[in-house]
Amino acid sequence: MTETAFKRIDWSSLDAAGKKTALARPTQRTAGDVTEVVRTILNDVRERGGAAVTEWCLKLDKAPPRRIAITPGAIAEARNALPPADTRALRFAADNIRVFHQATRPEDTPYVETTPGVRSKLAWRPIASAGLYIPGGTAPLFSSLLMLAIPAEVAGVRERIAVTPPNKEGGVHPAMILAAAEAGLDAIWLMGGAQAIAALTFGVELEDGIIPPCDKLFGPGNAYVAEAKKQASALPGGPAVDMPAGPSELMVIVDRDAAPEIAAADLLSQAEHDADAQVLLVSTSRATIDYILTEVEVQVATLPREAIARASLNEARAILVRDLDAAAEVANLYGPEHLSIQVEESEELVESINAAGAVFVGRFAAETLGDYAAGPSHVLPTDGGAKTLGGVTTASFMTTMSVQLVTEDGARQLAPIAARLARMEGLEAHARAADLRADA
Ligand code: HSO
Ligand code: ZN
Repeated sequence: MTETAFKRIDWSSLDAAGKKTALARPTQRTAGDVTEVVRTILNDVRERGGAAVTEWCLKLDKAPPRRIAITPGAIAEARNALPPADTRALRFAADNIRVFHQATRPEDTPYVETTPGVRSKLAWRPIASAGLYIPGGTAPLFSSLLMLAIPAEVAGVRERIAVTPPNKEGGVHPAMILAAAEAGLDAIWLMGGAQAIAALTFGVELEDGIIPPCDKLFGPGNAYVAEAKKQASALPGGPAVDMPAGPSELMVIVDRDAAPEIAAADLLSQAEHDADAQVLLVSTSRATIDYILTEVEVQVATLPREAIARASLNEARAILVRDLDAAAEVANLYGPEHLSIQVEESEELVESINAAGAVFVGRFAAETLGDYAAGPSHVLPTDGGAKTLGGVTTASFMTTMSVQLVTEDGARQLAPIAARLARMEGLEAHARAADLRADA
């Protein structure tokens, strides 16, 4: 067997504390004072508005913020820059994402009568404005634009402001333009980092136009973007945020029948994202772990992003478990962003899983398919967030309000109850407002 970077763990030999340590995420390799830098940028943009955004963009990205209008001309130009099959693939993915989010758009509940004449329901409404952060970094993730902007569109969000860092030439990949067109956006803004989050938070006037303050901020990003979202949401009256979305994570559960080349390819598909990406292999069979780790070594050597993948593999883990119940325990304790199940009865095991952003069932359900085109959004909680939070859905761009209808008869019954409870709380004005309905 070849040497691999995976840390091997024998789950059944661990006590509760050992299990926790075995599944701990490594501390992020971030440049020192992220918190302070972000605070400085947010304060500066709050005080000086667009001028500050432009200065920070020039300083950090060497390009001023730019609004790229998604005009028929821009779309044609982008299309010409790409092979027709690329354009068709984007359309295919966008259609699937739209169909999935339309089908899962929440509907108002029926009215529920709790007391005769007292009926209530939950009504869903879109939020008014959403800021969508699309990471640039080492790869232009136009797929993330589809995964955010389409659910927002389906929800009915009126104002969708997409921002993405400029590439090294100060421009944008043509696929980003086409993705924006597929999602029905009229523009994308070229600006990134904490300064882009600040612009979406406070609203600013820039040379190319006005960015309104957004009600909720979405999307993954680097440590600065994540910290900026966190600080922005803590401001009085600040925007809501979707979730903590850090480096990608994939846990693959296999049994002795798994195909090593497939499991290895899946692990590498997430390892190539980021040096901080987390990949974990969980198996009931030591021999299968050995095969897969050998296969990982073979495959990683031929990857264009080998260095990034290898850095990620340095923190990878291979966990031997006694049975599939223990595998489910590992998954639920870790709460992976993505969980791939490649065992004999994969669908059955899903019943035991309750903490994962997305579950990929069986060997044909490659995580890559979900990353691009299956339909559900790939914007998912990392860092154990899946224990309490789902990924982005149409509902993430909406909110509920209860609607309460009361007839005269209903009031006659319910008002005395409410009045009594109000007086028990010492709230006489409440009680009188109820009394007036009881004997109206
Ligand atoms: N796996 C990433 C999403 C992505 N993959 C974008 C490729 N492009 C986080 O869920
Ligand atoms: Zn991915």
